[in-house]
Amino acid sequence: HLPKEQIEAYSELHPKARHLLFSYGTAGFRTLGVVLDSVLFRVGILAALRSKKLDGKTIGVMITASHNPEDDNGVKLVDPRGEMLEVAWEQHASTLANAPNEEFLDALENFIRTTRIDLSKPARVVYARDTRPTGESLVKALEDGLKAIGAEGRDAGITTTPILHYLVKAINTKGTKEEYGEDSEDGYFQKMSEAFRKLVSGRPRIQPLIIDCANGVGAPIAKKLSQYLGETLPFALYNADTATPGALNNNCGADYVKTTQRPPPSLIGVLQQGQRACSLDGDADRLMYYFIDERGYFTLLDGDKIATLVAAFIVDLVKLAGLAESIKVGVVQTAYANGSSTKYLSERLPVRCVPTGVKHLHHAAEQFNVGVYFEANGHGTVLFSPSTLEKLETHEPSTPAQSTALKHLNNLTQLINQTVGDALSDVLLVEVVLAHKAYSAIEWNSLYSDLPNRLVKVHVPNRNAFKTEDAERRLVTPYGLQAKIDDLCKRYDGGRSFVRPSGTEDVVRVYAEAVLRSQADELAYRVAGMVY
Ligand code: 16G
Ligand code: ZN
Repeated sequence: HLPKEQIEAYSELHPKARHLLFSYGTAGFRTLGVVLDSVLFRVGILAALRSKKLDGKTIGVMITASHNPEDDNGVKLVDPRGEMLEVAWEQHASTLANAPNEEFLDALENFIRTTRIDLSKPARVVYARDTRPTGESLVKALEDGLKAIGAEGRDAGITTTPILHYLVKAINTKGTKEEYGEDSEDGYFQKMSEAFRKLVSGRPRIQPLIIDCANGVGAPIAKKLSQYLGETLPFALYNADTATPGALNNNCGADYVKTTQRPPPSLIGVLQQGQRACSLDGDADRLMYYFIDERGYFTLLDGDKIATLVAAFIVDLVKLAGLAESIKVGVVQTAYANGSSTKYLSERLPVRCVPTGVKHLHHAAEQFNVGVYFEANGHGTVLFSPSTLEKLETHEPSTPAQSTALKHLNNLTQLINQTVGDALSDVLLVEVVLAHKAYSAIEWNSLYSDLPNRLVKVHVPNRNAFKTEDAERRLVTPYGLQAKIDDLCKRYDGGRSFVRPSGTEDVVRVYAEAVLRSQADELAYRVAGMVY
């Protein structure tokens, strides 16, 4: 059954260092790229087993550390429908990654037995990496894992995280009635650009969009997408240098822009007043828009602003199509959503708050007919339930106006990458809405005004002492702390603050917002002081 000798021989080429402890968290395994070799080898085997467990369906493996510094790297598994790995397997992944070398085979056999994996099933894995220098050797380690267990591997090369998710879904739905698209990068570009052309046809010419590519994989992929879009949406690409060591995510990218609330220095002098621009992150699954306002202030249009714009547009289309009774649109946010966005949205449609992390948002969004989800940090997408897709395809419109709205909705289902947040697909989505509404960045921004906010990280002796409830909006422990935070918040106009342990760093994060900038800052620092 299990090719033990073969696995042992390969495993010796990828020994685990004794002192290292790995953990499959919200972002998969993520740490310094140079220490991940054994992890990638073992992930290759794990992905193959996941495929066998799911009857030979193709599993995805993405090698990236997203917005982290260039020296970091990481790896995530993608389930057959293009979704995040099932939660129960996160623990299995950690256990296998941490088994000492001499116990690895035993751990593997034990896992196969308890998880009841039928080894006679085929195993298929598709994998990709971003532009990080450590990626190349990590791919080799992964491939050794696949060879060791005899799995069929498909190398998708250097591409974005959302394209890998797309490929997984496209491969697994091929030839079925839910066929998602052609299973190639070309198929992805075709599908999206065609839908985009249809959605903006007959509208005024769109002004070029400045895109900060974070010096990452978004650069070559945006370049390719641009060829498919031609004149319908011209891109001006910046920070598109994937060759200079150390440039990735350095002073650029969506995370830089969101956390510093500043434009990338390389765009200063480029950005004209009122001109819209955006930043991708290192693997192109997050998106931030921004512009310089009439007073010269930098203004962010973050995930909340995108969610608002998109949700309102879809609600309108559903109404226009005469489907308001049967298609319910909802929005999913996290505690980080700006209070003003939640207020604006809640007055118009159902809004749910869930804990941080894409899997929570995605899952909650699936409960709606159309679920719009975005994290404030710019990760998000829109999900159309299977029954909604069918309704949209088969509904008979009774007026020309209904027919047009219905056509737009059907094109949106093709434009949007429904597997995961996709910065480039989201760019097209935003541009479609702006074109339909004839909004500039300024008009988009004026839908509501963000409350000033501040995010601080606090290094604490033990972040596990911080337990939360109510979608991370309240602390359960340390005892008594939440009451103090509540008291403090009451003293600030529009004051809101919460504390949660980070899932990706050894810190506790403190968020605060208030009506005045100075008050938001003060509240954040005072809560941070209580946490420490
Ligand atoms: C991970 C999550 C992201 C979340 C972030 C929060 C996924 C794929 N990514 O990057 O959604 O915003 O963690 O990090 O789930 P934190 O726990 O350190 O604040
Ligand atoms: Zn990312």
